[in-house]
Amino acid sequence: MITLTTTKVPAIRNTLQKLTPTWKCRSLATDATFDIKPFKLHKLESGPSTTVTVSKEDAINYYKQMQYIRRIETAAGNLYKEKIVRGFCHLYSGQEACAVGMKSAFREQDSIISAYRVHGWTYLMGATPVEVLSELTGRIGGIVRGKGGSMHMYGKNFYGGNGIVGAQVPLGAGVALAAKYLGTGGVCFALYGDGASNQGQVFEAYNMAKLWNLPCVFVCENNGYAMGTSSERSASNTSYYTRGDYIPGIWVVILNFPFGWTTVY
Ligand SMILES: Cc1ncc(C[n+]2csc(CCOP(=O)(O)OP(=O)(O)O)c2C)c(N)n1
Ligand SMILES: [Mg+2]
Repeated sequence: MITLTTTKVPAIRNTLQKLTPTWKCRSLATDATFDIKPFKLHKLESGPSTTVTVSKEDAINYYKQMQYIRRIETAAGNLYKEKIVRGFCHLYSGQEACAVGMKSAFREQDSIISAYRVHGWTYLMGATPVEVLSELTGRIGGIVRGKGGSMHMYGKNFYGGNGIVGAQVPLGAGVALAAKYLGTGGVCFALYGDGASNQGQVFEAYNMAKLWNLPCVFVCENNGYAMGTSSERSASNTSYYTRGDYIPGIWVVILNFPFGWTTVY
């Protein structure tokens, strides 16, 4: 259910509603309220509200960011097929909403570390699309001077860009430990895929994070596959939000309308 409200200009809206077709009045909406799919919870009594409101300005901004990421990835894919991008090139097409949604909740002191699908994250964390594409093509104007390529891009509070599946998870716990030690008040978001989630080092990181109460949010982006292997064939428990044992978990469905879906835990 979507409810559009026009809070700031009721008098103008009322006048316009009499004079113009509905769609023109709707363009004056300043925010929209949605009912979203309920979350599933692990070791939590209550979750976030399932009724959310987004302002027109924020909604346009989120949409633009998702479109930028999709266009960067489309350009990257084409350059790869033309053999102008050499080496690895992992795209994030279809998962844009995961990054844009998380980034919208970031504060100045928060940080993020991810695996190898980081072109979009590099852009969100401050690089221009030209810097991302220059990096992919090995140019000096790239975000790390053309030396990192697709998997090794970095930025302020952005720890990459890691090619070894799962390795970024304990590193993320380490970034969180540093934040706690230095008293920055920051939280580290450690992102990994459904395939990485079965690794031993991931569970070791969970244990230490809980033991030391580290400010770390472990985020499993479940796109259903690890290369060609479906999550059903690789995981005995595909409810990834429950796998942190004593760590509370939330199951979130990210709709990337009209592109597809991904589940985030
Ligand atoms: C330690 C290690 N083993 C294997 C690989 C090869 N590899 C690259 S991507 C990948 C699949 C990872 O799947 P998932 O974690 O679900 O991430 P997705 O690609 O779906 O985002 C594998 C096995 C690797 N890079 N590192
Ligand atoms: Mg996967």
